[in-house]
This record gives sequence, C-alpha cells and structure tokens, in this order.
Amino acid sequence: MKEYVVRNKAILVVCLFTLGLIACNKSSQPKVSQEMIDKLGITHPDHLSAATRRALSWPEIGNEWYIEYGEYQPLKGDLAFQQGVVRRDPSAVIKVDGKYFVWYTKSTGPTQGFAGDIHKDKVFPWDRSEVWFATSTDGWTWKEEGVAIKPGEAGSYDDRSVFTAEIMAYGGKYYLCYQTVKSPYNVRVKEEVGIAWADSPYGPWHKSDKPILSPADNGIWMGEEDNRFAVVKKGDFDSHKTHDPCILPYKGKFYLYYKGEQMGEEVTFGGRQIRHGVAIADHPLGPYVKSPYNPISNSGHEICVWPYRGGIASLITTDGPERNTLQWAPDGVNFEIMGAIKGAPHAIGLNRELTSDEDPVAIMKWGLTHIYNSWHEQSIMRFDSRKIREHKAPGEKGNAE
Ligand code: AAL
Repeated sequence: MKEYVVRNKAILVVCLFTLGLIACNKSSQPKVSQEMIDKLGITHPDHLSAATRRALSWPEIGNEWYIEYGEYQPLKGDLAFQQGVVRRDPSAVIKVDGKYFVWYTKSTGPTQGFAGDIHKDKVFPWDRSEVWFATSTDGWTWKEEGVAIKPGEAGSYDDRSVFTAEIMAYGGKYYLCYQTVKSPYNVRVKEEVGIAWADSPYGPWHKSDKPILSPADNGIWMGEEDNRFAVVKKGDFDSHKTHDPCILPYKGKFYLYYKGEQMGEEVTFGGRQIRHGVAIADHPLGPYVKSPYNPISNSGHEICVWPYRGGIASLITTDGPERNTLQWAPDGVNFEIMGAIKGAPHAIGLNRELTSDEDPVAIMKWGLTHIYNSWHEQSIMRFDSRKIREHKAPGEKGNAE
C-alpha cells in the first residue's frame, strides 16, 4: 500500500512538472490570430522565431511614422555658403507677421583645436560664437538681420561662447535658450544652458544672469591632465555637458529637452555615449528641475522634438543603438520607437508652422539643417522629406496602400 502511494505521488509530481512545462511553453508562445499569420506570412505558428515574436509584439503595423529625406538644398541670400564663416545649428523656424525667423550659431576664422593656446585660439567651430538671426518670406532666400545674443562680460558664465540656440514663442513673448561656455575652453570645461527673452523677435534680448541648466555635479575626474576620458567616477549621463536645449510649452509647464554628455564618455553601439534628458519648470525662465526619469533616451544627438497628439515626438539621430528612429512619449517622458528612417539631417531646425495632430511627421516636410563644408566653414541648408507610400516598378499597376 505504502509503495503504491509513493509511486502515485511520483507520477503526480512528474505529471505536474510536465503540465507546468507545457503551460510555460504555452504562455511564452504568443497567441497568433489567423489574420496575423496571414499578414506576416508565418509558415509554422508553433515555431516562432525571435524576430517573428518581436513582430507580433509590435503595437500595430503602420506606415505613418516612416519618411525619407531628400537631398539638402543650399539657401539663398545672406545664408548661402560664405567663405571663412560658420553658420550652424539652426533653431526652429517660426513665422511672425508673415515672415519666417531663424536663429543660429555664427563665428568666423579657422578652427584650431586644443593643441595650441586655448586662450587665443578657436577650439571648435562653435567656439567664440554669437547667436545671430535671419528672416525670409519664402524659406529659401534669407536676410541676415544681425546679432541676437553675444557672450557675456569677462568672468560671467557665458563669457567665451554662446551657441546652438532654440526659440520658443509663448504668451506674446519670445524665449531663446542656448549653450554657454565660460573661458577657458578646455576639454574638461562644463557646458551650461542660458536663456534670454524679448517682446519682439527682433529683440532687444534680456539675458538671465545665471544658467538655467547645468551638468550634474557627481562625476570625478582622474588626475589633472585635461582629458575627458580619464575619470574616477563617470557620474550621471549629463555630468559633463548640457547641450542642445529646446523648450516646449507642455501640459501647463515648460519642458526643457536637452542632450547630456557624460564624463568618461565611451564609444558604445558604434557611436558616442549620448542620451537626452528633460527638465521641467512652471515658468519659461525656470527654475528648471531635472526629471527623476532622466535619461529619457538611450540614443540620439541634437534635440529635435515637437508636440503630437497630446504627447511629444522626438527624432533620434547619430549615436546609440536607437539612432535613426522616430519616437513618441504620450507623457513627454517615456518614449517608444514609432518608426525608423534611413538617415537624418543633423541639428534640425523644425518648421513649427507645420506641426499637426493629424500627421506625426508633417513637421518634417521641410526645415533647416547644417552641413560641414569644412572644419572651418559650415552652412545652413534646407531639407525636405516624403512619406514612403509605394514600391513599384515603372509602369506597374496597383497600389500597396
Ligand atoms: C552639435 C550640438 C552642440 C555641440 C556642438 C554644437 O552637434 O550637439 O552644438 O556643442 O555640436
């Protein structure tokens, strides 16, 4: 009798184990509808590859976030390429009283790097720069209007260079945020964000007397040599530099999106270790408080964000495993990949007039970008894009849509 009970117990255990395995297997096997089997062309629904499992977990198979950029076109008038001049990092384009406005980094003279005398030289194309602005009636021919923001007095936080500006028109006022560097511009210098405001896009601009955003202060350099890769502790994703600021009014607050650079930066996934963060304020001028969810991207470079359907969309370029994707965060913080692109213009200045809740990428129809003509000269160009609608041989009938 005892033996019988033991044997039965053993059988029961084996049965439960087997059932468990089947249940486990079943639960990790996504339920596949006949419609999906047909749409995705799955041959054996009981043998799903890792790629097919991923495809089945996509929220929906759509095409609306997919675009292709055309060849960049040179601008005309004062923003056409000019020898010996750097014009780069265009802000968003905004329209005021029938005229387009853009702000950008401007500097002149050769870029000498860090090998010489950093107290005299221009170390980067954006060193010893000012923020200038231009206007246009058609977005092609531009008139340079003059300087908007100059570096501050010696000793101030922005005494060396001001650059990479973004514009926000809000409540009848204009806000320019931009990167700042304090002298001397060495490799380890920490870069901050400044802001200025005006009643008219023509200025005059009032600058804040202190930065509105600074790098996290929790990395530790190793040694005294001016070397940004040598660290005892790397610190937060933005422990070295806060770059590419862009403020959007959002949910009754102001969201300052930015790119972080980290002390002891590594090369990962074939690119620089670059991630984005956001800092939030109740007033356009701050104080801005960094989100506890930072970093909010694992890839990217220059910030390119726009409102879409109650959330914020973001173009992620250049660095990290998710480069060349379009992402969307319904809450402005938690971004998911919505689409991928073959390649993207750098440092995009979005045409805010094209913002649409109907079409997530309408804003990409045209805008501004920059190219490197050389290390010493850069110029602003115009980009355009189109949706990928069909793939047909010449003369082929039918429509994929
Ligand atoms: C750009 C931007 C910032 C950097 C430099 C000028 O790509 O990320 O603006 O500081 O390069």
